[in-house]
Amino acid sequence: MTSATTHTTCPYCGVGCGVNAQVSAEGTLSVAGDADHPSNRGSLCSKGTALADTVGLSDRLLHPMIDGVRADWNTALDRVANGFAETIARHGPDAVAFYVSGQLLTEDYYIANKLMKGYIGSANIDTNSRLCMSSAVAGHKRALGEDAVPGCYADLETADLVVLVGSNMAWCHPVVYQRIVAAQQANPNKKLVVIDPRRTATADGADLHLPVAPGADVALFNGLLAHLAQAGFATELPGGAEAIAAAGQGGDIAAVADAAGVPAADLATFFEWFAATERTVTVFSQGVNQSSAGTDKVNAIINCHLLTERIGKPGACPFSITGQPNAMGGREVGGLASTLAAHMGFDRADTVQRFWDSPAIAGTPGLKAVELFEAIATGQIKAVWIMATNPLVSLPDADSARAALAQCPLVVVSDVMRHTDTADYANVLLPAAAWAEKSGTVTNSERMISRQRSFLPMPGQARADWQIICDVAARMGHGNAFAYDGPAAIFREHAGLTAFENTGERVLDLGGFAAISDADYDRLVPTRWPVPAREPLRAAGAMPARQNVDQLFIDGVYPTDDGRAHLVPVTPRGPTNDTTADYPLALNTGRIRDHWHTMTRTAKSERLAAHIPEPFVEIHPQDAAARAIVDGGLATIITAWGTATLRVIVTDRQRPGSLFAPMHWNDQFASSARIGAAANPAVCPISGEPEFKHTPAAIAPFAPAWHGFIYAARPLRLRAAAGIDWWTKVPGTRFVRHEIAGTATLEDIAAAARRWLGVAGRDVDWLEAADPATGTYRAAHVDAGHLEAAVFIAPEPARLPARRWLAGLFTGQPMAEAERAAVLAGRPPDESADTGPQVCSCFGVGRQTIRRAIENDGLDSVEAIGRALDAGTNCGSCKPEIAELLAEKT
Ligand SMILES: Nc1nc2c(c(=O)[nH]1)N[C@H]1C(S)=C(S)[C@@H](COP(=O)(O)OP(=O)(O)OC[C@H]3O[C@@H](n4cnc5c(=O)[nH]c(N)nc54)[C@H](O)[C@@H]3O)O[C@H]1N2
Ligand SMILES: Nc1nc2c(c(=O)[nH]1)N[C@H]1C(S)=C(S)[C@@H](COP(=O)(O)OP(=O)(O)OC[C@H]3O[C@@H](n4cnc5c(=O)[nH]c(N)nc54)[C@H](O)[C@@H]3O)O[C@H]1N2
Ligand code: SF4
Ligand SMILES: [Mo]
Repeated sequence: MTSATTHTTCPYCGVGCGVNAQVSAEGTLSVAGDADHPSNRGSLCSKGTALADTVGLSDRLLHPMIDGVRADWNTALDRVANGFAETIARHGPDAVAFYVSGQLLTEDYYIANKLMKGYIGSANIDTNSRLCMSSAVAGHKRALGEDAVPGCYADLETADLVVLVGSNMAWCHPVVYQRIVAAQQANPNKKLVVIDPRRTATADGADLHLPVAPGADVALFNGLLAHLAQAGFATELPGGAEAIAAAGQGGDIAAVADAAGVPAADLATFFEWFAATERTVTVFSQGVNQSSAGTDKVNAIINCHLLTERIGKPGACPFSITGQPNAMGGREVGGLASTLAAHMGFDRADTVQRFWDSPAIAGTPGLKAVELFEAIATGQIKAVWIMATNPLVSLPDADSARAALAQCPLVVVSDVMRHTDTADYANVLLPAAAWAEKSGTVTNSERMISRQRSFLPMPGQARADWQIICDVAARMGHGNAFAYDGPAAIFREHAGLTAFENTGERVLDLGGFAAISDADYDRLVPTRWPVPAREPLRAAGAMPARQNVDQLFIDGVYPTDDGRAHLVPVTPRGPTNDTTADYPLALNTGRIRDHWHTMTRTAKSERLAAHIPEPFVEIHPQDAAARAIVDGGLATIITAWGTATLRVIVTDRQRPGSLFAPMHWNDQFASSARIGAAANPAVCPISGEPEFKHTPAAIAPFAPAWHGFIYAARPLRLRAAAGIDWWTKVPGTRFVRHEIAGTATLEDIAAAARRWLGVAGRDVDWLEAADPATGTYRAAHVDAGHLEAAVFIAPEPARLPARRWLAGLFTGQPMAEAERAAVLAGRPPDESADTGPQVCSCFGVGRQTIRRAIENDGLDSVEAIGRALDAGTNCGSCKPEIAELLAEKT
């Protein structure tokens, strides 16, 4: 028996997929895509599909903690409220700060912003969206007057040309990517261009890939602007003539190609396609935003759309795709230190204060994320409350941020997990309700407001984020202004503020929701803003969004002073911190398909962790050869800010001179993989967004005496284990795999192995084989015939046994004699038992299985592999990789 279906929203990326959740009588959760949600129409990607794996309570934070000791709510809330109040009394409101997140719900976010800006009276509230979307926000404001994304996902389907700039959409926004792929199948003339220094899974599926030199996007799009002007496009818009003049001469494709680092013929093709295609959408993401020239990159792109009048029309617009589930909602309430509230700046302080009837109002912008942590380091900020973000992993120069928190008098962290790199530095740790337990709204990349609805009870003493903030506000003397009986009441107030004294000059207008009843809020169907009061509310169930809000700016009127859109003259410039002789490589960082940020949730899923199990660095063969760095080995990245030691992938998908490392791994999962510690803290001077895609770096081989791995029933505390110099944990349901490397001798290993496996001094069934001649060591702990734990050591990674075969032996059932012998020999009895690293996480299909099917069964298409092995037939996120395996053969 299952409960009624709850219609909610995926807590990961900005696609904002609708999710149907059902809990069985036994408490088992199942999730499926919501076919009625207009953004995903029933699809989910690998991460959404695996949501049920991630709601378990292991390592959840279930009660408040003060200085590492369990506390009750009253004591914890008093400590926070008194700590903030005393700091404000002694040092003024700007001595405190909130650092919040695009993963808060709109209601949480609204309350945090209201407390800081209206009641504490400081604008020192910034969000991790500073690291993510702030360049897009600043670029939108310069060009359009307001931070509003003009189009919607349907425009990506209608467009005849989709240009993805600095976006690995196949991995980071998979459901929108699949919508584009499906539209392309229906419209063979539709073209997809990918502009990214790396050949990503997204680039594999493109009609044209331009491997732009890191940071050279302004040069490329200025070249396009000049080319378009020469081709006869003209504009009367303000800034038009200046922008074209700044772009220089477009005729010289060779010069632009040289500056952008791409083949001239390919660049010419792109320019021709762009010039000729009326229905063009240019999507941009972190390869654009996360740059010391981020805002200029955004405007270089928007300029091309304004010159060609490709905005405010179906199938034609610049499109900033957002990262987090509620990056947009956060921008709407004003969670950035550089805006006030509801898309109003500090020039509207009177309006906002009148609406709140608040005792104070922030009059000037507050500190932006990177500055905010610098201000903590200098002691200017003495109390900080971090909510739903893990800055000691995700900030650039993260070790400096860690040092700052270590000496900050009051660090409050609201999180769902007991242990994160940041939570470990909290004086007060507050247990927040997690996705399955929370209620509120989120806004996705296409301005679609959707409900997140709870379907599990709050565990332990967890509370909703908005509730925690209101509890603190009440203790600071603001009880009346923070007395809400639920998220609906907060949403009404937020909607009211967007409409307050808004006679049409602000596009963000949710006035139609300002009086929404609790019942209508409960039933709210996904709705794209604006929702002005003068438009009647759509009845529940009436899904298609109103045509007039699919595209903003249809009438050509913009919320700028002169009512017109502006082109912004921009000129290319190099990164703030460029490569040098000591740091000759450009380190790029970003995401992988199956992990979400700092892994606090996705690492709970064995199938997600299996896709790319270890932290890695990608390097071009030339750069690797020059440094004796080998594929499958380890290497240490060294920058002016920090280091990380990672598994090496040598690949020509990387440009010579560039490195790529994922942002996900941190001190909970690896000994030295927190790449944020090595990342460049330079920021865009306009937006304050850090340059995560370009850190000058050196790299050297890390050559341990041996490599190995340990399978154990529980995570091991390898920090303490002598002789292991490098480790990373790969979570599993029945076991945890620990990849290790070290310098201890074989004798030392033999002496330590029982301790590593947690059976020192115990009389257990212990299989052991040490071979000094080959430098290999194998040992296993067997209990009542079944495999409990095992360790394998070899001088080279390639000589270690297949991981998935061994993982398959942890069944809890006694092993057959042949299996015991195989464990000791370190070789599967039958080679086909090795399925290889996981490609399809929905059906658990490995790379070797797919390769063998291609070889032996003559399968020649993604569809044929799907029919034979199921791989790729559920969420489809792995289709690009299956295509890549097929391409290996040709
Ligand atoms: N699987 C997964 N999906 C996610 C997330 C996740 O953690 N995991 N996070 C979500 C969030 S918050 C965000 S912000 C989005 C981010 O989504 P994306 O922006 O698509 O992801 P990234 O991997 O950060 O970076 C995109 C690409 O920018 C390229 N790039 C680097 N430098 C340059 C450059 O100078 N010019 C150009 N044109 N490209 C460059 C990189 O090589 C990279 O492939 O993903 C969201 N979706
Ligand atoms: N090197 C490098 N660094 C980057 C980037 C990059 O490309 N490269 N990208 C940047 C970008 S775009 C982003 S968006 C950031 C993301 O970076 P973060 O925001 O730091 O990463 P998350 O792991 O998403 O952190 C969310 C935290 O909130 C907790 N949490 C989850 N749900 C809730 C909830 O409902 N309430 C509360 N209170 N807590 C909750 C989680 O357990 C987790 O600790 O990283 C940035 N950092
Ligand atoms: S694309 Fe995937 S991660 Fe993004 S919202 Fe949809 S299911 Fe969630
Ligand atoms: Mo992001």
